Amino acid sequence: METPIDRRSFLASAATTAGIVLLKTAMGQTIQAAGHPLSAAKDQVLHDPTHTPGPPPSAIGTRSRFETIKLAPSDTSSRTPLQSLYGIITPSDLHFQRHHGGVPTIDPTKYELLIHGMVDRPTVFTLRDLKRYPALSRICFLECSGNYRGNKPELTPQDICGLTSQAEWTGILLSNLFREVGVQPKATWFLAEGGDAAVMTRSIPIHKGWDDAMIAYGQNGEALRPEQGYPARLLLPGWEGNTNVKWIRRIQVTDKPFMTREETSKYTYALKDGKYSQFNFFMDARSIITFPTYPLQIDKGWVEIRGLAWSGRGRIDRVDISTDAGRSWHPANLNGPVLDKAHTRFTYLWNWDGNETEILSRAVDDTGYIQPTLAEITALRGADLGYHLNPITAWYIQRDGQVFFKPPATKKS
Ligand SMILES: Nc1nc2c(c(=O)[nH]1)N[C@H]1C(S)=C(S)[C@@H](COP(=O)(O)O)O[C@H]1N2
Ligand SMILES: [Mo]
Repeated sequence: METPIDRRSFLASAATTAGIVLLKTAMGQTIQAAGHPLSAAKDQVLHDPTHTPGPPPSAIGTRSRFETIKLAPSDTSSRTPLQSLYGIITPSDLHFQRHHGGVPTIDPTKYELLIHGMVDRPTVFTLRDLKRYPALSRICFLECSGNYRGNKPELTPQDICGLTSQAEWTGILLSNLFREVGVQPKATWFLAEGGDAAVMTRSIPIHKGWDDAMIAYGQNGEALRPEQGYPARLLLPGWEGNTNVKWIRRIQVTDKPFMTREETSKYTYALKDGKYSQFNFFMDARSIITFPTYPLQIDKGWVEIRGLAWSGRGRIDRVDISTDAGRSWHPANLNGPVLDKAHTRFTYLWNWDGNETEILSRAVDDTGYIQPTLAEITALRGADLGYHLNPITAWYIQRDGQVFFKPPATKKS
């Protein structure tokens, strides 16, 4: 965002300290105007761009050197910096990553997808074959069902729920291939298998394959990133990340689930009374305030609360905001487009009076589902929390404007 600086306040407050020009902004804050012609910061040799031509056009664009936005990688995943993004599309190099066996390198000219099992014509499709079917693009989110962290106040949106991102995916409907191979009427499930070191396998109800499942080969206008499944992945809009098998190489059509590792020992969660919930496909509605959040400090007065809301069951119908620790709720603006199974941006204008408080957001989707608190989730499931945690997130604002995550009373590390 540009900071408007009027000439008078600029001249009145300009002061040179170690070659850095200090300016008063429209908001009355003092900023360092490094890079301004009057600045001679030693560590930045910046020429007046109006006097010296810059580099010529290049073969590939770059991010500004002043933008230090990054994924937060661990051994198993990388998290999207939700608090640093604008709009609803996640830049491809900032899409979250979750790999069970690392990122394979697959030669697109050797890539093959086999579809067999309860089909009339078992077939191998090359990438070239796949690209002959009618292409479509859709924007939808992807979210790992392990996407929750909430153990301490010093957490950013990236830490709490950075295992969700959104892209414009391009590819073909899986139903095209189902018709091509002649999926038999008695088929009720299919197995999707990845060509990575994990050979990830998941059983998927056949109806999703006939509905909106895609074989995606494009991401935000170009080929998939290797990290997202190059050259092709299964895309199941709204369903838990794990079922969106990357580097897909085989689909076996069947009449029962395979009970693979990722649907028995993993991706199941405890309920009360020693029972477990299996095949939890839908990602339920969720929202997160992305501004203002830890580690920011805000000023008294107008604050535009901003965030994202999404649901794996449909469109976001409403996002409610509370600025009084959950006592009262008011609808936020939904900044369109409001798409099916997609991150939706919300904003809410708030005049902070300088008293300590908590701000919260609560998503409601078009099925009427209301995002729960962690206490409500535990009341339903018991305390042995596992996957699919989508609790309301609260941010605590101190009197000095410092913002912290507010860990729920119910703990999940
Ligand atoms: N073949 C394969 N597919 C996979 C995985 C994997 O490790 N191997 N990880 C799954 C998990 S757990 C998630 S959350 C998503 C992550 O997709 P992304 O890395 O493109 O964000 O891919 C899923 N598909
Ligand atoms: Mo995942």
